[in-house]
Amino acid sequence: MALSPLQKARYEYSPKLPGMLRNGIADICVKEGAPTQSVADQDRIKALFPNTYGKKEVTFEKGKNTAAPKKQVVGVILSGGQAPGGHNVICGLYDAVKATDKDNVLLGFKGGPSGLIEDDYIEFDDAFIDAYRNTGGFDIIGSGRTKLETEEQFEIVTKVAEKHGLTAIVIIGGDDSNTNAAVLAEYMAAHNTGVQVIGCPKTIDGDLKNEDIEISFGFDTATKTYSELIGNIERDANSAKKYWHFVKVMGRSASHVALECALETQPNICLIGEEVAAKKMSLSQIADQIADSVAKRAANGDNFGVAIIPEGIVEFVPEFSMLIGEINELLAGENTAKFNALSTWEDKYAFIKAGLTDEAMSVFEVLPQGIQQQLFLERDPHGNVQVSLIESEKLFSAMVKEKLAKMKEAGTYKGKFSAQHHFFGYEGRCAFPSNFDADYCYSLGYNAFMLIQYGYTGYLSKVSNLSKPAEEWIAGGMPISKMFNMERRNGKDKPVIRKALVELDGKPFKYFEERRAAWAVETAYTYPGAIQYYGPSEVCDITTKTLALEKG
Ligand code: FBP
Repeated sequence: MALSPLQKARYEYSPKLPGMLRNGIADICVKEGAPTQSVADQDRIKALFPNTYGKKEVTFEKGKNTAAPKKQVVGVILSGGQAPGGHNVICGLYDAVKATDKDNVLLGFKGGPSGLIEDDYIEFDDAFIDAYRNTGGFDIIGSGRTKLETEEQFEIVTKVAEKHGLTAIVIIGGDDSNTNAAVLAEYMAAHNTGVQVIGCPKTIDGDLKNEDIEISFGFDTATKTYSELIGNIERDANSAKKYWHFVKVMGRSASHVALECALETQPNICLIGEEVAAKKMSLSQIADQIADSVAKRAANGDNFGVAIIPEGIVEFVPEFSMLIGEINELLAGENTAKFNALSTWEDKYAFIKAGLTDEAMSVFEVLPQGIQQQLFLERDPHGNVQVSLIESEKLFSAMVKEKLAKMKEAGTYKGKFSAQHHFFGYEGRCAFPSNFDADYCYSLGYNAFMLIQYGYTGYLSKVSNLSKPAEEWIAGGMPISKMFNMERRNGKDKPVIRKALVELDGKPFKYFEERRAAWAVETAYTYPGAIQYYGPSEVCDITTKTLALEKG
């Protein structure tokens, strides 16, 4: 494989561990804190997790390692969407596994959770691991979205574990994967398999965080990558002075990515889904807000701008959710075939009009035709509209264009409006991890092995105090069940990790809220530039503005 100069250089990078993990495995001792309780629904969750509920929080410290010696055979999987730093979690885990005893084994199960079920694996060695140090991507073993959640699957995993003599499984994933990690840990404990299960918090979406987990890995690098691109677009907009750029950024549901990019780049507009839901905003009100900025800037002679649109926005618009619900009903069963048999859009439109309530139809009618058609084309295997595929950046720019045309007629707008559209998502998920993600991920992996060595199961590898230099980071673990509450999923009550949405009374949103009226009119852009891997620490090692604001 041909190597770029940066890839070669990154192989040599030594990720920084928290101070307490730096003296070597023999000098890491454990300190147990207080027993934990789940964040809600304690009695129900305790009953569901009799073997793993209520365990103590754990911190590692410098001191004599008292773990009972034992040969370790650890399996690891990557689960869900790619996030920069995943390779380093595996590298940190491998280094700790081998530093303890070179006869210990680390197996990587390929293609996500399905690799564990299909027993598709490789055994890591030094040469293999060295080719992935400090690199982006999940290609070391691949990832997948199969959910590991049924008894049948757990039985198969138990057999696979027995075959290899696995002592532990590390699951690197988001809220769903770590929820399932806790359920698997409980199963393994209840069946006396001796297999421990440890999770690591991953997702670029940033929605796996709580009082214990300060940030999920990958969020730092992905938002830095998008912010670089948005900053470049801002500078282009400010140079050419002729386009409004509508930039959709990833984040399946929560708007953390959009908010962080806005804090980094100070665009004219950034929509926040959680605010839209809280204020019950309509599509038309959102378009009004953007059109108002366009008109005010045009009055100053600035016929250009940048608007950030979070990927998950439309699901937060109450009237849009109602419309989607009705479309899903309308096309249930045989109706899909009937609808598909209609040959012209006019016939299809008449079918839709006859099937939707007046309320839903009034929302449908304000959508540009391209989006109307998209709602009926892009369906998932259950026949439901795939909301994530809706081109919301085009939806809002088309709606703004219509509003501006009306404002022109009314004499309240005299500018020119020409839009460009972008979607930044996959571009950020496999970037070379920033120094922060390289260090954090390596620490998460190394630390996961310390939890294994000290016999813990059903824990999430936890590294905190992350707004400080790595030397001051704190390594430990938290029972996953502490993060659980009961939620209704597919018609059933399930214990799950609560998804972290943007908090409207949190410091990052407040900071944005105080400044956005000025940013909407002025050209207050900031240009973060590319991620820097080498140079002064204040340029290369800083993490997100979100974390800095949250930690004060
Ligand atoms: P995870 O939650 O699995 O980390 O994935 C997040 C994400 O990148 C979202 O931002 C995006 O909506 C989705 O994955 C895209 O998924 P896919 O890779 O399957 O297209």
